[in-house]
Amino acid sequence: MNTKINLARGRTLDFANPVIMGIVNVTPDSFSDGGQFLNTSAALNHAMQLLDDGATILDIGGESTRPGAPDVSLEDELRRVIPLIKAIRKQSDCVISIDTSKAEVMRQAIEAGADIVNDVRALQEPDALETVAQYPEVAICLMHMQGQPRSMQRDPHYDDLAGEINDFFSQRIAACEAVGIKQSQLILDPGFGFGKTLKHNYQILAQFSDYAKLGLPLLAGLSRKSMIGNLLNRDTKDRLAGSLAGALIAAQNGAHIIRVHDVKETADVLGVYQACKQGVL
Ligand code: 8Y7
Repeated sequence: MNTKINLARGRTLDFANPVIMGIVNVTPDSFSDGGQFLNTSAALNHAMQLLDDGATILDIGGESTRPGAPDVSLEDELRRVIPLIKAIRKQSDCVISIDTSKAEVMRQAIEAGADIVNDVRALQEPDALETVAQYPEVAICLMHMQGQPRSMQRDPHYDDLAGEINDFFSQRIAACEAVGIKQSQLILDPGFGFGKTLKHNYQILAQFSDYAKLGLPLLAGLSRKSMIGNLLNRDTKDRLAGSLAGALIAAQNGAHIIRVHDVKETADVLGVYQACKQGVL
């Protein structure tokens, strides 16, 4: 596996230890932050706090992919995320990720300073592949989803869960290579909750190393998701302990990037995990 991804301005993303991606939602309908961070200065404060708490990457999202969430126009999405990316970049050299599926949002976000394109639709929307291919120092997270956000949780079915997800990854890697995107820039993510039953989600978590076969870094995003809430019968605000358990298991099973809301607490968990792994205690 390549343990590093090269980014713009000589920066790198190093996966020798798992790193934290802190979630910065800039949506009025986000299911867990519920419109708390809509103006740029509040979102900027939140972003800086996450860096302080131990995030290596900030994931900026202006489109909710929650099942049944309304579509967001290009104009609204740009208005939410571009000023924030510019403001973060003014203050910090941190790694910025843009959570979007729209090619024009990707382009403007990268021009404003984004380092990673995190696309739950794995660059399948029009012009996305071609747009990102123009920026060889941008990293890309290709996430697996069965179906579309509106309907994906209706009746997910797999004959071979890991096999089908890995086949999807292979197809998307090939599509990237066909437009000149190098494998060395790619991150893979099996997509917890995106067209998966509770059982599928826990199968993926338990067998996370199944997704290491393609030799690329892996991202795990399960923070506050229904796989925690439905299992434990907890509201979104009450899913911290379950999310931390999931983060630890993902790290132990080979995840390189852990995408979370609760950065400080996750950093503590990973700190203990790393000390144990390195045998320094
Ligand atoms: C994921 C994600 C969301 C995930 C990656 C939520 C944007 C729903 N989930 N991106 N985005 N992986 N790569 O609960 O699991 O945060 S949105």
